[in-house]
Amino acid sequence: MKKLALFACAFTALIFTNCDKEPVGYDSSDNFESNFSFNKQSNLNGTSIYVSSNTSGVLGIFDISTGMMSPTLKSINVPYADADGVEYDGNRDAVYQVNRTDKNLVAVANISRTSDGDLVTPSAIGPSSFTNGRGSALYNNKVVIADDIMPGRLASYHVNDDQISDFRNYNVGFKVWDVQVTGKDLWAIEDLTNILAYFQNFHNAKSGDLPPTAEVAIEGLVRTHGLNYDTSSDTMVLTDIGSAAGMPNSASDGALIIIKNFTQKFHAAGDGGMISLSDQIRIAGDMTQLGNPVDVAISSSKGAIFVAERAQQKLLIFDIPTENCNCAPVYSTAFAGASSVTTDF
Ligand SMILES: [Ca+2]
Ligand SMILES: [Ca+2]
Repeated sequence: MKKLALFACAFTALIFTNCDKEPVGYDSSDNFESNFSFNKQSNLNGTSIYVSSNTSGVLGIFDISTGMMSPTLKSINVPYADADGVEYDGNRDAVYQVNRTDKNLVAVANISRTSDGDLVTPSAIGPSSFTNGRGSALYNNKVVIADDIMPGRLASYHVNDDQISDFRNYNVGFKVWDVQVTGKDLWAIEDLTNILAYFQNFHNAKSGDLPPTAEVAIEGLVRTHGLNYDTSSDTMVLTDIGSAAGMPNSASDGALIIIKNFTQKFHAAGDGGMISLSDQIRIAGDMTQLGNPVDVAISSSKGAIFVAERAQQKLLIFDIPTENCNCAPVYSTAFAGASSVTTDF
């Protein structure tokens, strides 16, 4: 089969310019809303929250099968101290993690079979093709990571549990911290700003310069870092780290911004527009323990938001609120260097 595919590729190459194209079904429609579907992984029915650390060499796996307020922690030791974006692959029971120490993306296979305290060896190590890797997103057997340099880049890799290779590289022109893929589209936050950028039909974009299709400001947000989108409820959640450093406020000036009916609101705002405070639900204040929430995951089925809180070095879990609140997390626990969070549900 492989030979046949290679031959087909070589033959196609005679007609077209390269074999870079992925069989994802190009959609030529310019309709902004045409691609808002999500390629659901088949095995996302777990009960685990995965948390990266950028200081400890520990990958935390919190199991919530005994309840959102009483998770149990499995600490997995990884051979690199500084990690960021983490992704769970339900089709392979593998985790992909941005290894900032060695500047590569790694895979850890059979993650559910690990035990507390295990030292794991990556089952695949990608090429060193980024400088300052931060957030990540898994899509279509690829992982794209934000390379937070100036001007910013995205680096995308073919992934499975025993091989990671270069796919494509993009210049987005702004400092980028985190990314989210929905359907064929990609969302990215512009670090240092309150701007959310949208890239329509990212799946089919060739390597090279990749200007956003639309950039929308989020009113009231100071400096965003993490984002996550819940398809089933059409809800986007963004983090606001406020000031990144300094006393006395940085460790307490964080917030979460929840935008329901996100698709309609984003496209109503349009390129250069703004989503107003009245179209947001904000979690902020002294009860929240939010200082520098650097990454976030939302699950409408669990009714919960999971936060990697870097300034206070914690994993936080919140109920999804229905109105603005200075609300306490339903769960809070120390997690040194908390830098990224994802779930397997
Ligand atoms: Ca993220
Ligand atoms: Ca802060």
